[in-house]
Amino acid sequence: MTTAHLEHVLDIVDEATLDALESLAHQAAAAAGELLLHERPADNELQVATKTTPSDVVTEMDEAAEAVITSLIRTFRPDDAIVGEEGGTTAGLSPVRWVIDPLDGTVNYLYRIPCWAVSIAAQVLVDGQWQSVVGVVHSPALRSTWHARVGSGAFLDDADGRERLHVSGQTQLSQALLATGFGYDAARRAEQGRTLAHMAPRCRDIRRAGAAAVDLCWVADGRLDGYWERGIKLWDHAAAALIVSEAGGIVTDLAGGPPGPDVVIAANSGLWPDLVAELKVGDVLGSGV
Ligand code: LIP
Repeated sequence: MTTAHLEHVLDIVDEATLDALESLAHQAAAAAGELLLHERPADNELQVATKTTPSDVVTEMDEAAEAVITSLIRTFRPDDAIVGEEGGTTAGLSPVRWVIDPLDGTVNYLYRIPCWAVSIAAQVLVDGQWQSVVGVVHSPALRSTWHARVGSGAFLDDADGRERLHVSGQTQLSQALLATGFGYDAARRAEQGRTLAHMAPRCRDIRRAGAAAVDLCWVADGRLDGYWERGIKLWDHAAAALIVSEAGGIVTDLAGGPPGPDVVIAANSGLWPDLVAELKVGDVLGSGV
């Protein structure tokens, strides 16, 4: 981010407000994480419903976690807008909106696979575009919290303490460890499988962890060299995309614009051109990134 752009952001939301947003994001993510980790009912009692397809699940814990987060936001910042995966959008009167995925990686959570996270972003409207200024991705089962504040870098808090994050320096696609994910719709997954078949022989290897926010944070901390996924939602990437950019990476769509519902691509700037070029070929072959 340029200094001029950061100054423009700070004209809208000053450092003291950023302090408050950062503190609330961490507090809300920690509270939701505690609930998800320690108050989950037994498998035979866990209430599970479906959304867009029979495999697109939402549990009572997704909804309970979002309730904890929104309650804290409404207590401390009642005028802010809220966009939540489970609760929809609530308009606000302030220049701040919160984008919440209370449980990213719901299927992993359901199957007791630890790769899931609470994702919370605070955004402000800059030149007509909502921009994340604070992002927290908290994964209690992975004992990791990735976080960033605009202009102040990205960090990982874990058992080893706090580490400043930098994306990997891998610029060769053939040596790049990539990650992706698949949608809940079978026809979409067939298309994504064709793109995967195109990409697999052209990179080092591919991981599919099942939580976009964690995939993106692994790009930020260098565990992955790149990531792409089609069809993820704003709440999946709003926090983690800031963490990637504050770690020196870029997060875009296929044309190099802001990430969106078509596709989200994350990498260091040296790898990004070849990754995008190959995805474009793969997309044509696979008819769906
Ligand atoms: C998930 C994403 C993941 C994607 C899954 C699902 P959810 O979000 O984080 O990257 O591959 O299909 O969309 O549904 O667990 O919040």
